[in-house]
Amino acid sequence: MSSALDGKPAASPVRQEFYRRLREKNAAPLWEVLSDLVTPQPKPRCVPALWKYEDMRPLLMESGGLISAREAERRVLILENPGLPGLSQITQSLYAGLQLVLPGETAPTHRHAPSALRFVIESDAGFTAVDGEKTTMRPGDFIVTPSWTYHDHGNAGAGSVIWLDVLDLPIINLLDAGFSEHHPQGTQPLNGSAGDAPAFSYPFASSRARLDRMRRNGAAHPCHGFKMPFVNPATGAWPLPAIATFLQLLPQGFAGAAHRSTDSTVFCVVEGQGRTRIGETTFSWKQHDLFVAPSWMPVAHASETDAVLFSASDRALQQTLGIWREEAPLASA
Ligand code: 1HN
Repeated sequence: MSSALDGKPAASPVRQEFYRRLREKNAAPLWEVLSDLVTPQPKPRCVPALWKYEDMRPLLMESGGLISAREAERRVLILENPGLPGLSQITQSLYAGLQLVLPGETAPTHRHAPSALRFVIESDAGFTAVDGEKTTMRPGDFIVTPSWTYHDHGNAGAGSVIWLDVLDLPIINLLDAGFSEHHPQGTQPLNGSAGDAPAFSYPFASSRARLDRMRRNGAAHPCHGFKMPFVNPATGAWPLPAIATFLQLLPQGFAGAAHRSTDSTVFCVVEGQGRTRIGETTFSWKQHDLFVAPSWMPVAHASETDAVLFSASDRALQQTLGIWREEAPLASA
């Protein structure tokens, strides 16, 4: 027998009149909305989308002529999901953007409740400082800025420094738990000698070497190829409490089986070229392109060359809540 879980019960003048009186008392009938509130499976508003670096880089450079890092606080072009217009979100739970720091610039020290990660795209001599620890930014490095840690960025080189930012900002705002402030001294003091900060940085050289070891030592997963989760070495947990991050190698000619999971995922192409089918859409991608796969849509990766993808999703939070699901490969495939 069908119930309000399957769809709206029939309307009638008596029911409509009752609902009107409920509204006056700030109340509403659950049975009118239940089938939208509790769906048999995820119905994301987030849609598959691709940002080509060859489109985004010139726009980012154009922004560099329009506003300084200091005036902007952070000179970032938001990667906004076309299914979530005006919300500054790449998925329902994550914010993402491309940030530019020009030679000689610094972005002021601040801290905020949302946690952030940087995945470095271009950098000769970019740096970021987190809680007084200065870290050099090199292409492919993954750097975390935990909640409420002071952070600033700079560029001591001659070339542009560009990276992907991902923040759990929509989650913090969902919870109405956002705070932010500048550092009282404008720029935070650094602890001791400037070097790398292992607590906050996952250098590309070591994560890339790890993928090569996985490839030598085992078979590719039918969906994911060789996929490595980033893990905080001190705790064994995800590097950030809400955001899970990965690096994966798709060997040349890889034709991955379709899979799906409840964590909508942001991908950044680190090396190589290939194609990813997400639901009904197929994106061709190459180095530095970015794309997003919504929750529970079938995803299938294929590579033309050896390819490396960085990815970030809200899997860490979903696992904490005990709700994360994956089908890899799809049960129906
Ligand atoms: C932020 O603080 C940074 O520190 C980047 O680089 C992007 C997007 C929204 C809110 C704060 C950064 C941000 C951000």
